[in-house]
Amino acid sequence: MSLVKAVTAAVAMGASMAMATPAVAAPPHPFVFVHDGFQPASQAKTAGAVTYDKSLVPTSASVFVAEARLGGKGMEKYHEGGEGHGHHWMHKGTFVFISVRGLAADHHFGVHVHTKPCGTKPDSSGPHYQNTKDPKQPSTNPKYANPHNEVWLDLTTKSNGKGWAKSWVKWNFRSGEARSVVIHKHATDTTSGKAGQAGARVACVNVPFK
Ligand SMILES: [Cu+2]
Repeated sequence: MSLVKAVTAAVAMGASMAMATPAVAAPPHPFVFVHDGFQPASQAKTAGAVTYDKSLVPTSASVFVAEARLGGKGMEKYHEGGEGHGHHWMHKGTFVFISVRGLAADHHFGVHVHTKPCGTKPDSSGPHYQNTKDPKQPSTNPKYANPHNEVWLDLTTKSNGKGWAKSWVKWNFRSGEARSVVIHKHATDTTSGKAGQAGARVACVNVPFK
């Protein structure tokens, strides 16, 4: 419970910090926020987010992604004065949150953090980010392709096209190696030989994870 409260506080604090500081604030800054609309894939060079399938992710849709690094520099403020056992949330970890609006209704999307920025082609965003890299690529081994070694943010939209998901992992991204969030057509598979697969890439969001 204290972890959830700490994360909520961290995200709330980050939101106020984002308003008070320029987007290019120098590290260590434990928060990253992206809020974008989806543009046609042909605009990928300048777009924050692109769609490859307008029937599932129309250009009127929008996305919000937040990353909060816990246990790193900049979090000292939370090491005192908290309730309960503070050591729970002093461990190193990363919290990622996504919310979407305007997507196809009542649809389950597979969503993951990928290694490369979005491009004009769906495959531009590269493979999934893995904390421990599978020596065999593409990785479909559940030992590596799982929501503890990767960041999975599968979500199901409501009838109004809104949805959200969150992920908590016990590690931090390697700098510069996690660059996007990809939205896939189907739910993420967990079976051996297909683990991590979620069908076609229907949209992509550039996120400069730290
Ligand atoms: Cu993916």
